[in-house]
Amino acid sequence: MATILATWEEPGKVAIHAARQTVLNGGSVLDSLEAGLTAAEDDPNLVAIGRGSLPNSDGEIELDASVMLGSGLEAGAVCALRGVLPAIRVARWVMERTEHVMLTGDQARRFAIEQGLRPQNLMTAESIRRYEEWLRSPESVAEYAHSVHDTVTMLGEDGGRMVAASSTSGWAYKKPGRVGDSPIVGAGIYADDEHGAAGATGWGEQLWRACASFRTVQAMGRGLSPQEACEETVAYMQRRLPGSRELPCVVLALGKDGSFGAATTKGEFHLWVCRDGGGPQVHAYRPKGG
Ligand code: SD4
Repeated sequence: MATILATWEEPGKVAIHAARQTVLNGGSVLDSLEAGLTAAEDDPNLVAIGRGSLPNSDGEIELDASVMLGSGLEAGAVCALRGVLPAIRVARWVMERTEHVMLTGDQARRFAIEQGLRPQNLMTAESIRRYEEWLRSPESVAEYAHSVHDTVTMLGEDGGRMVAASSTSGWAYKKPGRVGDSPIVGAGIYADDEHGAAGATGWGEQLWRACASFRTVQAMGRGLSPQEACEETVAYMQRRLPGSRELPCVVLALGKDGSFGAATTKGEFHLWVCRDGGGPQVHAYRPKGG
């Protein structure tokens, strides 16, 4: 039976419940992760994913999303996608309906509309209000912008078949066109049925430079447990990328047998876990020695 993981307490709760419902309805792990991320993207109260998220410095929401299957290393992704939801479905369509791995920006949007999605304004009254507040006083809300973690990265496993997926609007007030780790195969997600799956969330530039998800899956390939593999990746980042200690850089991993783990460079991280369609449980992780 299936094991499903979802990141961060509030957005992860939305995602894990929707994913669980899909499992209970007999959906595949891929369908469950798509349902979970779609629910989180649709929730206007989550400010770093989908509708109602905080925009870039031009006041435009740009979405990043990705999905990967461990069975054949198939992958699909979109980045800097504007004005269509759900980004995770567009990423899945890139994987299933094109010969490519990633589509970007306006061309990703054109593809999404061609495939049947409706263009729409993703800003809410609240996201406009917060953006205007930031314009008036960029310094005062910068710290807040970096403390919000509503990116949802999900891992799933069913009988040793691994799936990884992620969706985010990235950092609030980012430079237009900025892309983080979340849509990058190997950085934000990785899945390989030979070893397991891993994902990342937090400071995308650091996680990308460390190829955090690929690194963690390779560590499981050397025989480390998911928890040991996550700790090894975080220790590597703390050593090689000292900046990664300043903001949370989180990795999570799922083994082929449903075992799981996570580690963070900073702060407390919450991971939702749903096993075999049972009630989701939340687990807390803190930096080692912190
Ligand atoms: C990014 N990794 O775009 C994302 C942000 C994130 O919780 O995960 N926030 O850098």
